[in-house]
Amino acid sequence: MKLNNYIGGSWQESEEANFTAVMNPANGKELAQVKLSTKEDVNLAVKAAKEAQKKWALVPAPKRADFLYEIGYLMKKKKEHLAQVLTKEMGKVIEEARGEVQEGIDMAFYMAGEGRRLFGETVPSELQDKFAMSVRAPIGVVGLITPWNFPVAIATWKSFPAIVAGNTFVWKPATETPMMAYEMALIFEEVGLPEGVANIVFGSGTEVGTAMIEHPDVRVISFTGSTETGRHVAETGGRHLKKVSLEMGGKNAVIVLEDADIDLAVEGILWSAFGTAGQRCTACSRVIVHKDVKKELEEKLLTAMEALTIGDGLDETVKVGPVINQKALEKIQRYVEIGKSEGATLLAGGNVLAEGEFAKGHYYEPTIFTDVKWNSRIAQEEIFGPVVSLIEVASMEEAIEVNNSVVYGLSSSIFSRDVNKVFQAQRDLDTGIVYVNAGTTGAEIHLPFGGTKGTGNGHRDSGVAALDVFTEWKSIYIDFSGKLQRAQIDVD
Ligand code: UN1
Repeated sequence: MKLNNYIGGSWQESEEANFTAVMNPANGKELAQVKLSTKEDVNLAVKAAKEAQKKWALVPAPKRADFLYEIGYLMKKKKEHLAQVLTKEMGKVIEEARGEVQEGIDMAFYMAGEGRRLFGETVPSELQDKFAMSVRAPIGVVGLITPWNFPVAIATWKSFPAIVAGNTFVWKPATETPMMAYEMALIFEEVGLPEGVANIVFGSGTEVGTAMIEHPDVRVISFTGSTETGRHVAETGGRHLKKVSLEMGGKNAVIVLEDADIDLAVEGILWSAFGTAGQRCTACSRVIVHKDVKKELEEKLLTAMEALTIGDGLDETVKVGPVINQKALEKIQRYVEIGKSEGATLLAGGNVLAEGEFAKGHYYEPTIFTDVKWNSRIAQEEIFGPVVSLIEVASMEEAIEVNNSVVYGLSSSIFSRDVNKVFQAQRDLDTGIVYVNAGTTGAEIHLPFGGTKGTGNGHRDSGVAALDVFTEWKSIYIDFSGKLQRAQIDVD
């Protein structure tokens, strides 16, 4: 199977182009070949998107939303198929893949509802016989750059608000997960989304991503990925005065206080640390535990970990799938070595799994370090794998300080039964998302998704907040007095 670009409502033919293999991380089998596009392909896509946008912006928003309803229904119908493709291509276990597709369906219906809202403001004018209001105006062609760890959900967080607001888009999915983008293109085609509203260009960040950011007709770039790449996107976008929305790394912590329900905390930690093999921006990679319950927590975590079955995510009984590729595996192993050399105690795991059924895939054992110093590298840097560091503290205040000590600020969680402490913590935790008595993952699409400090640059995905990325505010004054009225001057 050869995946070609989807531009202006048709599939490009490009036999002589460069293609690269898409592999199943669970068994190393080739799933497809994907095109490595060039700047010329991006130019074609932007041209198609620009032409389509003029008409699309004039389609009433509730009608634009009708397409999103259709997309949502079709995704629902194809849910199992999409989940199967997702697991094969990305590796997450099938239950989680179904959850991710559901997140996309939710986003479709939620944003479709926005087609009948897109609220602006009407305010009184300071002058007589004058009307004042603000409306959300579409921006034009927007560029979407999405990661491999949530190949459908994150794409819907960006593309659905973009189109309901009257923009058209050019989407570069991650080279590791182009099949989900291909599946979405089929859905766009089947519901009859007008040509050029959705365009997909496969290829590398260096070639395709850069061409999108530098293209004068792409007015917004919405990016999710690594902090290193995000910095480059912001720098390049900044030079071109683009609106750039960035969603980057995390070093999320679960705080366990002395009065917590420890069994519940154990469940929350395992789910958010080892689900998706730790490859979520929101994954728990630190546990900040009160000294009085540290021993109990360690023991219970160790026991509970025994039930974590590792393997191919298509097997319904498997809880932890593979990591995305060999490079990821090597990075995780490097960090485990760093942890050991920093003097942390390896409580469980710490190995690549390469024997027998694991030989052809990329598997890493769920790993826990304890007695980790808050400022050591494994407690500060994003690993993006199934590795978690336990850090001991003596009070909630210290826990919050440790939580806030990292450069990132995406998600945090606190387990406690003390309502006063919970309210104090939700105020003082410097992250874009805070959970109480739940792990660090599980954001719902109708609230803003994003983080503080090194995680982002002040924008948010999903929720109504996403509309701020994909619209310009336009303030409109209508004077029906029939005479010149000067604001701030003719007011007495
Ligand atoms: C991500 O990790 O990049 O909150 C997205 C969650 C999911 C989305 C994660 N709903 O974990």
